[in-house]
Amino acid sequence: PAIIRREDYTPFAWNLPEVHLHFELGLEETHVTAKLSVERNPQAEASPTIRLNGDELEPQSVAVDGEQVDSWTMDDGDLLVSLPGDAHEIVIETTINPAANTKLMGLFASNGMLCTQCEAEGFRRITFFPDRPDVLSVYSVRMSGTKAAFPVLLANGNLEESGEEADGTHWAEWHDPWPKPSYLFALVAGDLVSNTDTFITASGREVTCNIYVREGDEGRTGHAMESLKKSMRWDEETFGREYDLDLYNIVAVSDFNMGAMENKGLNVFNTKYVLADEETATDGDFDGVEGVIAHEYFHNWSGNRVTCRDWFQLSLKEGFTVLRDQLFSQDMGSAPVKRIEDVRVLRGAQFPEDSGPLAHPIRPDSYREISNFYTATVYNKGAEVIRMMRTMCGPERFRQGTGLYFERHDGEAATCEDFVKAMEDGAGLDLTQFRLWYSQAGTPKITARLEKDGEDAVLHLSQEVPPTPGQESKSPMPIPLRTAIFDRETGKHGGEQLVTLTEAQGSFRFGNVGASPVLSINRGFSAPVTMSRDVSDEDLVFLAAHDDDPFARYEALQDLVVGHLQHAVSGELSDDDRDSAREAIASAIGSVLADDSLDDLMRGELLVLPTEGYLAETMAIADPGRIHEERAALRSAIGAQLEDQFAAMHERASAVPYSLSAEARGARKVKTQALIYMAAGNPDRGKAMAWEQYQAADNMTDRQGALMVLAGADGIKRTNALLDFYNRFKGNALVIDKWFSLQSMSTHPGVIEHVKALADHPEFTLKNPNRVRSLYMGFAVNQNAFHDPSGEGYRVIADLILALDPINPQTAARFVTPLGRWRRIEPDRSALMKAQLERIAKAPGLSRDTHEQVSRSLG
Ligand code: B3K
Ligand code: ZN
Repeated sequence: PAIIRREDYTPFAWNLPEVHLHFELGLEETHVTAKLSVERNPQAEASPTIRLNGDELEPQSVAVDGEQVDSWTMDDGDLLVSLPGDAHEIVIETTINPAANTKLMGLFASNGMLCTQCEAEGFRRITFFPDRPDVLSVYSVRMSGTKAAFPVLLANGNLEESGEEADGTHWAEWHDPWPKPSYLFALVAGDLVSNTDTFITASGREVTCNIYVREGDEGRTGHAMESLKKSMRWDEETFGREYDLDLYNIVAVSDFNMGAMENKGLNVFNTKYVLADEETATDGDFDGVEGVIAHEYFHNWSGNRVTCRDWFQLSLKEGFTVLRDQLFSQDMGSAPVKRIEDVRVLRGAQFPEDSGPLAHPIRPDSYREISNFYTATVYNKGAEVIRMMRTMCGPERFRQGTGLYFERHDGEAATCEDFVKAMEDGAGLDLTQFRLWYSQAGTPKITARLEKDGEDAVLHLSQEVPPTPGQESKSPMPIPLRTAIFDRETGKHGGEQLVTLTEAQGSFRFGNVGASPVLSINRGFSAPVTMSRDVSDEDLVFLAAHDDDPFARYEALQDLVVGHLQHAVSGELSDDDRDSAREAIASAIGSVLADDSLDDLMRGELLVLPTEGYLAETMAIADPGRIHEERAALRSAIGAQLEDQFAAMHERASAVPYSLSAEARGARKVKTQALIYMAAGNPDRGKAMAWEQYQAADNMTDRQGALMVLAGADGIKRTNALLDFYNRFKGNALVIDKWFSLQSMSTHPGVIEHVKALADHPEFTLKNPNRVRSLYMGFAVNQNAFHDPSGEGYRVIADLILALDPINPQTAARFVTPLGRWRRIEPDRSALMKAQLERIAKAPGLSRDTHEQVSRSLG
C-alpha cells in the first residue's frame, strides 16, 4: 500500500460549499443520495476531473447537472467524474449495509441502532466524497426510516423539520450552519431516551443538552451531564470559548472503536464514557467520563471551528485538546494528583512508543493507514509540547496566544505551524528552536548534576535525543526545567526557577544555596524527558518527605524505588544490600502513611509502585521475569514491614461513608492500596480483609479493588467473589467488561489458561471492541502473563490479531504494539516475540492497518 507523505500536500482542486444528503435508513440496507455542489478552487491547480474517495462502495447512479452520466471511472475504490466547467452539481446514489459493517467505520449498526464514525476516513464508506479535512461544506441531511425501528433521528446541527407518513415511516431534516469537513459528519437513528438539560452561555444563548442512551440507562447519565455543563462554563472562563449552536447532543453506543467522537453538535460516545453511578462505576470511571466529555466538548473549538489541514496535523487538535481537558480536570479536582496520573499515562504508553519501532514525531512525516497514528505520541506528547509553551510564557500570555490562534484561524483548516506562529505572535514567545519538538521523535534523555562552588551551586545539564526509525541524528531541543535548590538544613529553597537547556550541554549557577544543597528538578514534570540526576538516596528520601512541589515528592519516591529495582534486577546487589534497600523504601513509605499533611488522594498516588512495564522501559534490555520477581518481593517486604500501619489505615478509611468528595475518594484509594500491600505481606490477612471489603462494598471502587486482590490469589474466596460479581452484574456490559479484565490483568499464575477459557465464554465476542480490550488489552499489559517464558502469551495475542483483523482491523492493529517491544526484551523471549510477528506478517489478506504496524515493528 502507498505511503502518504506530509510534504506532498496539495489543496483540493474543487470547493464543495454545500452538501445535501438523503438517507433512507435500514439496518441491512441504507440508501444514500448525495448532492454535491462543486466549484473550482482558485487556490488549486485546475483538474478536468474530480476524485471522490470511496471505500467498499459502488456507485448506483451518477448525475452531473441533472443528467445521468456514465463517463465516470473507478480507481482504487475512488470515483473519478469528469467535469468540464467551473461549477457543477453532482448527485450520487449508493446503498450500504450497516449491519455487515464490523469495522465500525462509516455507518454501522449497534444493538439495533444506526450510528456513524467518520474520523478519519469513514465518510468514504457512506458515499463518494473528497474525504479530507481541508474540504469544508455546509451540510443538510434528510433522513427517513420506520418509526418503530428508529423512533429517534439525529444528525449534526439543528432540527429544521420532521414529519410522519401513513406507512409508518417518519423523517427529519437537519441543518448544520457551520462549514465542516466530512470527518465531523454524524447521523444516529434508534430507540433512545434522553436526559435533557439546558445551559445558558456567557452571552445568553440557551443551549439544550441531550444525552441519549438506551432505555434503562438514563439513570446513569447524571455525571456526564454535570461534566458537560462544567466543561461549557470552564471553556468560556479559561479560553474565552463559547458554544455556537442551540443544541448539544451526545449519544452513547456500546460498539465503538475508541472513547468518543466530537462530531459537530452530535457527539457519539462509547457507553464507557457516559454511563456512571456508584454501584457500577469506579472513581476512575467517573474521572474518565468527566475527562472525555470535556475533551469532546473542547474539540468544538480546537478541532471543529479550527480544524486540521491534513492528517499529519492531527496533534493540532488532539494534543491541544488533551492539554485543555487535562487543565480542566486539574481545576475540577486535585491538580497535583491529576498531573501525576497524566505523567503515569505518558510514561506507561508514550515513552515506550517513543523508544520503540513505532516512534514518530507528534507531527508525523508519513503514514500508510492514518488510524495507526491516533497514538499516545500525537495525543499525550502533543499535549506536553503545548504545555511546555504554557510553562515558558505563563497562563496569561498563553491565553493571549490561544486567543489569537482561534481568532486568526476560525473557520479554517490549519496546520501545527499556524498554531506555533500564533503562539509566537500572541504570547510573545520565540519558538524557532522549539519547533524541533514537532519534527523530532524520541524522548530526550537529560542528565543533571549539582556541583557545590563556594556559596553557590552550579547545575550541569546535558541532553541527548535518541535515534528513532528514520531519524538517525537529532539536534538539541529547548528543555524547560522548573528547578529549585533545597537547603537540607532548613528544608527550604530560595525560589523556583525555570532553567531552559537549549544546547547539548549547559551550566546554570544558583547563589547562596546553603551548606548542603539538594536538587529538585523537572518539577511538575515541566518537560517530557527522562532524567538521570546525580542525587543520593538520602536526598531522594529528603525530597520525598519535604519537597513543596507535590509532583517532585512523588517523583523522588518513584526514583528511589526505580533505582533500587534496577540494581536488584541487574543482580548487582548482595542480599544484605537488597534487604537494607527494601527496608529504607518501606520506611519512606511508612512516612507517607504517617504524614498528616497529605490528603488521602495524594497519599494513594505516593503508594503506587512503578509498573513492571515502566520499569522495563527504564532498562536498555529488560528481563520481565526478574522485574516481576523483584517488584513483587519489594511489595511483600513493604507489606510485611508496615502490616499494622496498613491495617490501621484501612480501618480508618473504611469509616468514611461513600460520596464523591475528595476525602471519600481518597479514602477508597488508600483502602485498596492497603489491601494490595497486605495481600503481598501477609496473604491470609490480606485475603480476609479483601473478602470483607468485597462483601461490605456499597460502591464499585471498593468492590473492584477488593476483587482485584482476590482474583490474584488462589482459593475458594476467589471463586466465590468472581461468581458473585458475575451474577450480580449480569446484563450490564460495562461491568462484565471489568469482570473479564480483572481476570486477565490478575497476578494469578494461571492467567494464560484463564484467558483462553474466557475467550470461549458465552459473553465473549470479537465484535465488541470494549469486550476485546477488556480481555486482551488487560492481558497484554499484564507483563508477568504476557511475557510467560514459554512464549504462550505472545501466541495468544498473535492469534487474537489474526482472528480480529478481518473483523475490525483498527482494533486488531492496536495489539501489535506489545509484540513490537521485542528488541528491548532479553534474547530468549525476544526471539519468541519476533517469531509471532513474523507469523502475522505472513498471513494472507492482512489489513492495511495491521500490515503497517507489523512491518514497522519488524523493520
Ligand atoms: N477524534 C476522535 C478520534 C477518532 C479516532 C479515529 N480512529 C476522538 C477524540 O480524540 O476526541
Ligand atoms: Zn480528541
